[in-house]
Amino acid sequence: VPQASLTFPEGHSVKSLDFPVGLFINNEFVAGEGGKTIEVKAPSTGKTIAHVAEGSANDVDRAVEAAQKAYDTVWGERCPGHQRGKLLMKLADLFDEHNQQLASIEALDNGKAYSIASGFDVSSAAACLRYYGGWADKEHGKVVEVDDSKLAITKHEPIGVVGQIIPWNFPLLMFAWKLGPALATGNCIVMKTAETTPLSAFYACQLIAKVFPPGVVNILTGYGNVVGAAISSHMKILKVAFTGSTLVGRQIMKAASQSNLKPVTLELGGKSPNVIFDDADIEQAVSWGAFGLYFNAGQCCCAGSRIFVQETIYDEFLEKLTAKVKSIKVGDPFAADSFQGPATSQLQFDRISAHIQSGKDEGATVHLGGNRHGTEGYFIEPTIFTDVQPTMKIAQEEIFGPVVVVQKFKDEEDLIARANDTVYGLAAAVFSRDISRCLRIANKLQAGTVWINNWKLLSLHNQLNTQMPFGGFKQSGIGRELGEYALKNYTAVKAIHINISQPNP
Ligand code: TXE
Repeated sequence: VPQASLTFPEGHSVKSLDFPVGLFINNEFVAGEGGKTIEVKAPSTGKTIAHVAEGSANDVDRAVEAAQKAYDTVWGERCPGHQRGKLLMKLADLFDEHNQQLASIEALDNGKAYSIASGFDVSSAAACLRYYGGWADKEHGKVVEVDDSKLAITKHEPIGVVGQIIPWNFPLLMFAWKLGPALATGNCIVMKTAETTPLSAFYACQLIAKVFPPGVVNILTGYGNVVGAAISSHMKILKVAFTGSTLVGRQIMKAASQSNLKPVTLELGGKSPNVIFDDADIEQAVSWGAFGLYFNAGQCCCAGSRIFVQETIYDEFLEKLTAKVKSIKVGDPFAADSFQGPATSQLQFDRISAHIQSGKDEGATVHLGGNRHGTEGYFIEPTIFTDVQPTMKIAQEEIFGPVVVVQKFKDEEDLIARANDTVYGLAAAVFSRDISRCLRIANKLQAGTVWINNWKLLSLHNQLNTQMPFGGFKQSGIGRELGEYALKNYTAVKAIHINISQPNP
C-alpha cells in the first residue's frame, strides 16, 4: 500500500507526516488494481510530494460492495439517528484535534495559505460535520391529514449507497460538505477525491476508521474519466453528488440518466457579479471586492469575478481597489503573512494564463498584474482587467484564478441586464446604503446566494455558513448543499397509508 512521507518547512509546527495513501475500502487502505499510482505535486514548488493509489472501475465495484454490506448490516436504519449523530460529532472532534496536521497537508497539497487552511478549511470542515451530527435524529417525516379512513405518514429514509465526486479547490471542506448530510441521513458512501489534491482526505480516512464501522465510508482517488465515470454510471449507486466544472456536470448527468437514472446534485461553476452603487460604503465594498475574488487564489466557485461599479464612483473605487489588491501578499503557503497561494496545478495555471492572454488579445486593458508571479510553482499575480466588453471571454467564462474584470454601469436597469447576462447563477453581492435598493436588486439577480453589504477582507466566516443553503441557479447547478436543504439530497420519502376504517380481519 503506498505511503506518503511529507516534510514541512523549517520552523513549521508540524515537522513531518507519514500515512497510508491507498484506496480506503472497508476501513482498510489497499493498493489500486494493478498497483497503479498517481503522482501528486506541491503547487507552490511544482515538486512531487507523494504517489497515491490510483483507482479503477473494478476498485469502484469493490467499494460499492463494501458500502452495500455496511448498509445492509450496520448502517442505514440499523443505526439510529442519535447514534449516527454521535459518530459524526466524534469525527468533528478528531478533525479539530488534528487541525494542524490536516491544515499542513492542505497547504502543501493544494497550495492555500496554512493560516487559512487551519482557520477556515479545517475548522469549517469540523463545524460542518458537527452541524450534520446535530441533524441526524431530527430529519423526520410527517403525519399528513387526508381523511378519517386512514392514518397517512411519511418517512424520510436513507437512499442507500451514494456516490460523491469532489474537486481540488477546498479538498477537505468539500469532503466534509459531502460526508455530513449523507452520513447524518444514514447512507453509505463511495467517494472520489480529486486526483490533484487527495492527501488531506487520505489522512482523514485514518480518523474515519477510528469512528465509523467498516464500509460506511469508502474513499478512492483516481481519474475522472475512470473512477468518476464508474461512480456516475454504477447500477448499484443510487445517487450521485458532484462539485466541479459545468462541463463534467453534464457528463455526470448523462451517465446517471443512461445507467440507473440515479438522482443527481451538481454544484458547478460561476461568474458571480459584485455590484457597487454610488451610495455604498466604499471601504467595505473594496474589502469585499478584493476578498471575494482573491480568496483561495480565485479558485472559488462563488468568486465575485465581475465587479460592476456605478459610473459616478468608478475612478475612486478602482483606485482604492487597486491599492487593496496591491497589498495582497502572494507567496509561500507556510509564510505567516501569505494570503494568496498558487494555482493548484499546472493545468489550472495554464488555463488561467490562457484566459489572461485572451483578455489581452480581445483588447481589454490589464490594469494590474497579468503575469506569472515568481519563477517557481504556479503563482499568478493578482490581476485586474478594465475596458472590458460584456461579450469578451474574460467577462463570460469562469477563469477560476486571481483575475477580476471591473465594469461600469449606469443605473439599476442597465445593471440587472448585464449582471444576469451569463449562463451561470451561483452567487452575487450588492453594496449600497439603501437597503430597499439592495433587496430590490437581490430579488432580480439570478443567483443562489446574494450577499448584501458583506464585510470584509480576512474575515473568513462571512462568506458561507454551514446553516445556510448553497447552490446555483441556471448552469451553476442542481440542488442545494449545506443547511437543512442538503438533507433532502440524501433521503427518499416513503408515504405509508394505514387503513383505520374497519377492524383487521
Ligand atoms: O474540473 P473537473 P477541473 C471549474 C473551474 C475550473 C474548471 C476545470 O472553472 O477551471 O472547472 O477544473 C472529476 N466523470 N471548477 O478540470 O474536471 C475530477 O476527477 C466523473 C469549479 O479540475 O470538473 C475531479 O474529481 N467525474 C469547481 C472533479 O470531477 C469526473 C471546482 C472536478 O474536476 C469526470 C473545480 C467524469 N467524466 C473546478 N471528469 C466548483 N464548482 O467549485 C472529471 N471528473
